[in-house]
Amino acid sequence: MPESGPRPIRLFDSFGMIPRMVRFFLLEKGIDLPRHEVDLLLGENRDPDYLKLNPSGQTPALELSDGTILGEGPVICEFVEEFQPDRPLIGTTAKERAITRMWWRRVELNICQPMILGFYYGEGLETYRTRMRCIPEAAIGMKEKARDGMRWLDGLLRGEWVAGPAFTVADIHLYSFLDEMAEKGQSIPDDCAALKSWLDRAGARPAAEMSLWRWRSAEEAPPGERPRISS
Ligand SMILES: N[C@@H](CCC(=O)N[C@@H](CS)C(=O)NCC(=O)O)C(=O)O
Repeated sequence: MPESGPRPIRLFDSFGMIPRMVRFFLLEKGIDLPRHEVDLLLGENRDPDYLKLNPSGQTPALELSDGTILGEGPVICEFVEEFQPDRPLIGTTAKERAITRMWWRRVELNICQPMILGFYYGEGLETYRTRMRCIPEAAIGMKEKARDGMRWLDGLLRGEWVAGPAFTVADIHLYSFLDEMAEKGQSIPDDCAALKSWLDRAGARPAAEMSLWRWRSAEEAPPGERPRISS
């Protein structure tokens, strides 16, 4: 049962792993929201109108019915879980929530973060060097660190899912990165059999495919017809 208080009314969305995580999370919850597709390639995320809403200049962001804008993917997931606890994805007791958050943080810090930095500093350098401080000499080390994290997790995976018997946001976060980064040259190491079969299990959930980014290019939606952020 959704709790009272401001409700989510619009998702500022784009390609990328964290936006995918939020879409995956919403789909698992059965929540369908209007979306504003932020054109990162055209720099719409650095547009003053967008920065007024979300000073980090990133996606995703969630607009609430009282005008509040929530940035940061994990925070958005936490809000949605509290807003609609049905189909729990962060646990149902204090202990389950703590265990989920522990694994969520571990996969984020040990795998996802170094993976994305390896990409920004490596293959993504030309795109990202004007947007953030890039450290090209760290690219190889970051990718290696992400592989260390995957091997570490592979050795610990016992149950069906990352945080135990229940499918949680820790699985969603990790899947969104591993699925997308495999196409960018950062696959699961061959010796990680448990992690590979986990990826197959997570990928078999309908929301895995449904959460893929389907870009509506500028050609498909000419600028005059594209909705403005304030609309
Ligand atoms: N800390 C943010 C990171 C979100 C993030 O990395 N968003 C990417 C999506 S591709 C983005 O907006 N990149 C564009 C940019 O930073 O210019 C979160 O957890 O939501």
